[in-house]
Amino acid sequence: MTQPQWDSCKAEQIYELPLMELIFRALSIHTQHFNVDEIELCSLLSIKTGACPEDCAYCPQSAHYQTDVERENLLPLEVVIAEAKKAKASGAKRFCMGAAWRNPPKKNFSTVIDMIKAVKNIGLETCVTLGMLNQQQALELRDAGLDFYNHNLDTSPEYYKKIITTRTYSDRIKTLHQITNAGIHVCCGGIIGMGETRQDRIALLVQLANLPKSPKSVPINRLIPFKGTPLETSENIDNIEFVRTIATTRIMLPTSIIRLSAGRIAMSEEMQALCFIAGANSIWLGNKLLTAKNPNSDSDMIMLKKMGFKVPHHA
Ligand code: SAM
Ligand code: DTB
Ligand code: SF4
Repeated sequence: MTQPQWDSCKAEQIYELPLMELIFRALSIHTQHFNVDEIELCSLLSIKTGACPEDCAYCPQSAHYQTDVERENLLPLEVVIAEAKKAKASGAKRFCMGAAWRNPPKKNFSTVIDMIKAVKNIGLETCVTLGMLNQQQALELRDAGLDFYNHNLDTSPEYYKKIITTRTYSDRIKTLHQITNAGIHVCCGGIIGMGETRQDRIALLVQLANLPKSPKSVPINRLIPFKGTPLETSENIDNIEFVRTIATTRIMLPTSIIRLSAGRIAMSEEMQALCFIAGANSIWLGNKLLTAKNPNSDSDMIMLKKMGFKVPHHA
């Protein structure tokens, strides 16, 4: 294993630079590795919603909290295929299927495998997020042609204990290793605005940057405070603080795609522009995330064109 490249001291020095210096550095790094007119458009579908046994304090799908989310069994394959076709038509490159599971149950695994194969057939990259995996499951997903697995560290190792008690940080790291060992690309990020300190945000970035292999894709979610969850009354994270987190992510993970993930619905176009300038180069397309609202694709396309991003012609 290679030596960790980042420590919190070095990361903090970057994070706390004068904002313009921070953004200048992030943008310079961005232009070394990416075209600034390119943005990765991904689409998301909840294939199994609610009644999750985990107690993630932010999540409306946890069975531990009384929220407005209605539970749904695993979607039928035809429904998933129809949604994937719509996503492709709207300009998405990747289709991510999320399930509210602690880990994928045996009885549903073959259907998920069929979903991956079908979505790939449509000509989309595939991603799933199904909770914890063992090595055998990771290999089966790889054999089905899975491109990405999303599994987030969510926050710092210290703050994690205040957010989730039903599985540990090291459980998550273990799943990330199984995914990497199987040769599947890792999509791994976190949530900002759960009441964590700046030190926690920095510690999350240090964890992500020091993984044995950098995640190819890093979703940065801004907490959506759901009614009924313990984080319902969380105070909104300051916009500039959020932009600092994005810019530092770009500097610490120079070649990763950074997805401005949950929470765009509450951001102005100007705020989103700042996030792109700071290094974000991907979004979720489509008016729903898993259960939460997202801006609609038409207005996103108008915004992206206005900012000079290349978007698919038919979109
Ligand atoms: N159940 C699987 C798991 O947790 O591994 C997959 C689905 S889970 C909903 C995927 C990710 O969505 C979480 O790790 C978290 O980062 C993000 N997420 C969930 N609820 C959120 C919220 N209220 N605000 C922002 N991000 C959220
Ligand atoms: C990720 O980091 N964010 C997406 C995706 N991975 C699966 C999920 C966001 C969920 C937001 C809350 C909801 O829609 O329920
Ligand atoms: Fe379950 Fe995932 Fe929600 Fe946690 S984040 S409660 S594991 S669906």
